[in-house]
Amino acid sequence: MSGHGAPTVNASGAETLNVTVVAGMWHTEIAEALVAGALRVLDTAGAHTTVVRVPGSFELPVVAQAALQAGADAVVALGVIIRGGTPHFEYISSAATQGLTDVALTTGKAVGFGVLTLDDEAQGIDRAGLPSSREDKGAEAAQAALHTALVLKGL
Ligand code: DLZ
Repeated sequence: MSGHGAPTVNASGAETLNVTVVAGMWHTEIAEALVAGALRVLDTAGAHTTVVRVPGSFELPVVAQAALQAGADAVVALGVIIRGGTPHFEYISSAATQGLTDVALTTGKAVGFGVLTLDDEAQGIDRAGLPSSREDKGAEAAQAALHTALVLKGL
């Protein structure tokens, strides 16, 4: 999947939103860069932001759901999953993706999806919003969460 074609999203009105960033702790350098990218967007937009960390991407859905049930308008879910030599990659990627989809549909609230599924660490560095990166997936997930939350509020 290419990063080309990403939209320009609208975050005007985001000062009214409570947003929880839920971040996995595996592959720390990339994970923390994703958090920094998301916070740059959320802070610039003026959203009220809380950051919570979970051990791994498998734990993202349950904590995202709890944050939304506790009153957050949106969650930005961030994780880094790197392919190893076992089928674990597929199981965790699929559980995180399906789980976060279920959370969005069950709660009817915005979930920005910033879970990187990677062949190796270099791919993550390239997408993490670092000085050498071509893409900033934490920022993109935060923009998507803000835009979607504002759309949902306006319906
Ligand atoms: C166990 C595991 C492995 C092997 N790899 C990753 C990974 O690359 N990225 C990630 O976010 N989490 C990984 N985990 C941890 C699981 O997500 C989960 O935290 C544990 O299985 C405990 O429930």
